[in-house]
Amino acid sequence: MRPKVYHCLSIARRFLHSDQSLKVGVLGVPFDKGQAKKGVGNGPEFIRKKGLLERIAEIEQKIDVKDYGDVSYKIPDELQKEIVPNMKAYADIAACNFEVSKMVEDIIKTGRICITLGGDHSLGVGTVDGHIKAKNENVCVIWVDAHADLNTNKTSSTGNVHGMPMALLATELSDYWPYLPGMDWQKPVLSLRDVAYIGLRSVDTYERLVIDKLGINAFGMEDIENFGINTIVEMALNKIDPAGEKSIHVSFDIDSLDSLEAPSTGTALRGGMTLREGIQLMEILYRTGRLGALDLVEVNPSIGTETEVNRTIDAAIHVIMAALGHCRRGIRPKNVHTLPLQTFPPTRQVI
Ligand SMILES: [Mn+2]
Repeated sequence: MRPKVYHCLSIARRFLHSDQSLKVGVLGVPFDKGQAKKGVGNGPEFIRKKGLLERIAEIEQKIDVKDYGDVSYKIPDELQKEIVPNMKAYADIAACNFEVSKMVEDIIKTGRICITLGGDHSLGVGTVDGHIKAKNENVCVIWVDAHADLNTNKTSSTGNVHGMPMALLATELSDYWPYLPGMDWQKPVLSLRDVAYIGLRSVDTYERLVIDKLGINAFGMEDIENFGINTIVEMALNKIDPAGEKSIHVSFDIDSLDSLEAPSTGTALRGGMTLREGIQLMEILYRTGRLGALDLVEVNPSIGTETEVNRTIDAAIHVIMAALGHCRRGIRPKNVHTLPLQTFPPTRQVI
């Protein structure tokens, strides 16, 4: 199939010359029990403090943004004592993701793009599930990550559930799980044919086996190197959404970026994407007009120096801005045709 070309300006024009504004909902999930390091639960607070909502408001096109605050959850009594082998903090995972799924479903049903701030990547179970419910399963997923997060409790070497969300969501792997109490709300209805990975560079043995066996669309760093990020995103979309009619879910693990770009994360790894590639990827997906949800996960403000934490959060905000249409080349003012030249700029100022 011929790769689709998306025109930044045509999309920008659509919003500039209409009263239709992009509607966005921001949801925090201060959850850290899907992995062992403390601090990742403070991601939403730090990202907001660094001015995410203000930065979204600065985007050239009109955006109606609503902050839904943070998800809270309570473990139901019947779940308190439930243990699943090699799934750490199981009851918390089940209870939190239940609330996340409900919130994401509600936000998307109000016509908003749901931006979920993590928290660790175990929350991807809830966000993708909520998106699928809101859109009657017409969803494809782009998992931007250094890791495949495709372990089951039988293959994981750590028992950390942030390495398992894709396996929990996938129809093809549902037979490989034991019965999961308190997770009945989550039916694994997502086919791995509707999933594409971008940015892989640390894949476990069993994950590699599953990827090869099922022929999952997995674009690793060497593919980005060979083809460039533009072509990779087009290849991914042509595979998982050839008709161009699905709602796109992007689950963006900040460790997909090189550890020089985003050092403050639990499993930082060299040899990853540049921030420029992350931004370019999101800009292309924005231009499809079909982005339904974005998770931005695994920012851990307790790791690294203050400079490193700031650099990581700044990278996260750049990725989100690109997803919402911030255009690096700038956009002409709306009334450019009527504006008398002598009044532009009105006064001399240093920008
Ligand atoms: Mn991940």
